[in-house]
Amino acid sequence: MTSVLRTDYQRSVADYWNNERDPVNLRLGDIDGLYHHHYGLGEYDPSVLEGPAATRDERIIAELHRLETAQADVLLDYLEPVAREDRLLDAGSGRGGTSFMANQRFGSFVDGVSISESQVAFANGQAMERGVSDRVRFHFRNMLDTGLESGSLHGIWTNETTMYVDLFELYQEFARLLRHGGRYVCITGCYNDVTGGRSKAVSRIDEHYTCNIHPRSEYFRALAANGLVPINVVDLTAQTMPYWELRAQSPVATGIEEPFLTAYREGSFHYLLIAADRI
Ligand code: GPP
Ligand code: MG
Repeated sequence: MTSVLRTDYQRSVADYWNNERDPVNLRLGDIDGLYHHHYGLGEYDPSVLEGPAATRDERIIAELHRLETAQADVLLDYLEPVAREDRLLDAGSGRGGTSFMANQRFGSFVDGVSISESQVAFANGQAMERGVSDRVRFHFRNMLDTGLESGSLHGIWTNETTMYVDLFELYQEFARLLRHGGRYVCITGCYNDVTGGRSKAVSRIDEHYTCNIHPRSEYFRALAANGLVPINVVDLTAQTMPYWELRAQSPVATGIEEPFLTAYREGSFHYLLIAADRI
């Protein structure tokens, strides 16, 4: 295996995540120890914006967290069925939120990989605290070159991480790792080939996270080129907009809310789930 960080770009991404301590992620995660690095799905309860001012912030934050956890639950629905002895990979595992939810739900083994050493240390600390470190483990590895055994995995997911990598390289590695019939689930933001190239709002999102959002078409080309056959494609855009509307009015807004809302409203960007099987 070559070194984990191969390029200057990867080093700059690792740097960003090694230093990231934003309340929009930490205050939400502190609620129940599930620290997410993805967005939310579903309607929010409008009453959180009203009621006693003293508890308003806290109630909005709890509601954002509930929607983010609901998002990971939807992702895991598309991995089912998973048995206790199955092995899963969380590719770009962040602080581990989705990995812990998968282990809780299926009892299965989960390996998470991240190019951020501080995220890996944080997530392994959470695994110890939660008493699941025998089954949920995080590694400082590159998802393009995980070093895991060929054909060893029942399932892989990427929860908003594919915008950091070349999809052809990524799916070549996933095709190597998945057993025949293994499942891959992706939730991502992608730009719309129909409206044309990268819109200004999408470029602002790229700039904010140092990422490179792919066009929708690129996912299907890269999956097909690597023996990964889509079984479900779900446009989650309408279901994620309430999250952004609430987040824009929250005390933990980061400034990226307007570009997301603009991109979704103008149709230049989609929030997409793809489930595919390894053949
Ligand atoms: C970060 O989640 C997610 C990304 C960097 C991927 C970009 C996603 C797209 C759909 C384009 P986060 O929870 O760390 O972000 P934030 O700090 O804004 O909540
Ligand atoms: Mg977040």
